[in-house]
Amino acid sequence: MAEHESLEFGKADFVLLDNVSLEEFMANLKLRFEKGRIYTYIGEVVVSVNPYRAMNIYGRDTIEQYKGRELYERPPHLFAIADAAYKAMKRRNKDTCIVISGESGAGKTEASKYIMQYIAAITNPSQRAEVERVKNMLLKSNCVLEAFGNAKTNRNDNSSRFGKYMDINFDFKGDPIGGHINNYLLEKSRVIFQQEGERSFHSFYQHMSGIRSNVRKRMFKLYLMYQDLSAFSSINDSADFKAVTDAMKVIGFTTEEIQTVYKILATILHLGNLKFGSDGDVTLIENSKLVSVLGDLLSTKDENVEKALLYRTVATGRDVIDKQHTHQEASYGRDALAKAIYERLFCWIVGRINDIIEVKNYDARVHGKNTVIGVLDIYGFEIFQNNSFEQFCINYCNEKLQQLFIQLVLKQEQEEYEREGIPWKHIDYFNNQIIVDLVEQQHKGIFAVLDEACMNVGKVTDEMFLQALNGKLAKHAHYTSRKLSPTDKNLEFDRDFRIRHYAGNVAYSVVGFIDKNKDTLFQDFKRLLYNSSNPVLKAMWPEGKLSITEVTKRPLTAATLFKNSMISLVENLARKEPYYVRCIKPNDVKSPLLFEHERCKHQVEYLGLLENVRVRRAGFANRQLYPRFLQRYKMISEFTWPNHDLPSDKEAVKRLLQGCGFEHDVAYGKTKVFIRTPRTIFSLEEQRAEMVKRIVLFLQKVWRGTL
Ligand code: AOV
Ligand code: MG
Repeated sequence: MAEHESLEFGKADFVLLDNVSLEEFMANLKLRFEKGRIYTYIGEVVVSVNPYRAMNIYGRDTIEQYKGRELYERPPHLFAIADAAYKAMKRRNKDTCIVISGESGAGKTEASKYIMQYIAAITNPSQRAEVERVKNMLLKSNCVLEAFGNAKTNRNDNSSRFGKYMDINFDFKGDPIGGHINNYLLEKSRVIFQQEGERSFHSFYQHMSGIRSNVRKRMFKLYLMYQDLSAFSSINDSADFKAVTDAMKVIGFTTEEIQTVYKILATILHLGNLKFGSDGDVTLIENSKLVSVLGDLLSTKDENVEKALLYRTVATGRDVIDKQHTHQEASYGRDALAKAIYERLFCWIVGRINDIIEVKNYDARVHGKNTVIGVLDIYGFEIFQNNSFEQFCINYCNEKLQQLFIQLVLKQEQEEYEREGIPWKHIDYFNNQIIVDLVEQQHKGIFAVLDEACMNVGKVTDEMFLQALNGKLAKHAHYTSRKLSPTDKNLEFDRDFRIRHYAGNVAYSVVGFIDKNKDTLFQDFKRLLYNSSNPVLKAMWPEGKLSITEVTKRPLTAATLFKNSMISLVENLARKEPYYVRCIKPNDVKSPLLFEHERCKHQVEYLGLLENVRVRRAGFANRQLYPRFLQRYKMISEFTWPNHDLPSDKEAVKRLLQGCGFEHDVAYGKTKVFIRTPRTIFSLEEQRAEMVKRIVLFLQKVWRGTL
């Protein structure tokens, strides 16, 4: 019996459960987890449980087992999904995408890396140098992006603090020839503040471990709140520092560029130490020696640095004057600068990688269509002690992806059954569109209310924003606040609102929403950086070219930018043939042994996995074009082996399946045969294997002349 069919490891596909109930689902999930079987299918969806230990299932030998195989031929694995996406792309010329979802720490980023490794391993059999180069770049880019975009949080030691969508382009031979990365909203507030137990982005600690002097290491205080680096055994900053620097070199960053990157990190750390004081009405920099350090790092005059930190240029009518910052404004400006420089650095790194990996010299007229596999790895749903604007955006992003899952998984099935003329009965599920609307709807969605508050000329506070929300959303089933639920002591009156997300309730504190949404950076800083004599830095700040009187347009708010980027992401994914990996986090203590039942059950519920099984079961687990089906199984029937004389392939398939007694488990569409349960496929596979063995024996006898 095939391993994936053995009951000892539970059911390899949830569709095979005797009863589709939450209890049975959970029992199977738990059994498989305990037996070290971290992957299970729901049809073509992979459910993955984070093992929190190194698994010996990603090596070369495993890759070989999955290469070119059909899903049901091998035990469930990410590689099988990657292969399915690859085959669809190669055989049917389809753009495909692999969408990986699940909450923070569930294993999305690790999965995305294994998928990329698999694709890299199975392509380019002829070892073309250019393709090898491209593959190497794609893999190396991960390492750099993780250094700058990931951080330790209280949920995950290597938490993605940005969303990543990577397209891999393939030529007509099915070999990678380039790629493109889209990045989504980096959680830049982390640069200036981290919750207890968390760290800033890995890059800062890597940079510090690269600095030899301990004195200098101790200097950086303010922006790195938790510096006891040794406390996190899962992270090795100095090894990572070398790996990242090497990766940048391999990708093709110049020495000058790499140096600028490190200068920018140092700039931010020094900015964190900058203190403002006042002398009467005048705001001063207390540790003014730092100004020349910053001037050096930014390749600009010290006095310009000082001026940008203490003044801003304002245009009043035709006059242009320098207005001095208050103490508070100066601190705000410093923090905004630190965040903006880091965000710009991150986007610049992504842009540089894109320049290098983009497809060059591809002529579609000569080589045919260039096709794409997209891999989406975003920040997962998260709930912290204190949830702010960033968590709100991250969780909204997860709502969008859940919505896409609902639409595509159901839509796809329904459409195919209709196309093939097979009857279909509707399965009920919770549709989270109502929460998506709550956030993004025009005029009355939370983003719209926030933008309106930010447009106001007068001083609008975060509390006023909360009041506006309470006014507009009082009746919404998924929104509440202390004003609306006075007895709810967990919500602060002037501070919190709560959303009932698909994945759970989250209370958000409105503190900082207005500022974070406006995302103001004084123009003076942009001009300062644009006027740097370091060309790499200068190129990051093109808008600094404009003088104060030329700047007129109000920039889009952070919320609007994010919303637009999410909408276009979803549109992009919806155009492709989707493959899903649904990740589950088994416990909150990173234990390889612990399967916290309630915790897992909750995820199974909100991910809609049970509904997924039901849809899949009401439907058909497997479908194949008639000629393809025959090609594979014709040897098991006397009517079809070696060739059939029936009027059509469809008739031949019918005859074959009748002969095997599977008539009750199949339906015949216009072009495809639909098989309800994978068990039938397994059985066909076994019969086929048996026949192949017999044929081989027979042929051996013929050769030996013993027949
Ligand atoms: P995430 O991407 O889903 O969270 P990760 O992929 O970073 O989560 O996984 C978190 C940690 O779990 C990793 O650092 C590994 O230690 C462990 N892990 C996950 N998958 C595997 C695996 N297949 N084998 C071994 N260990 C694994 V977030 O980015 O926070 O939403 O934002
Ligand atoms: Mg991640």
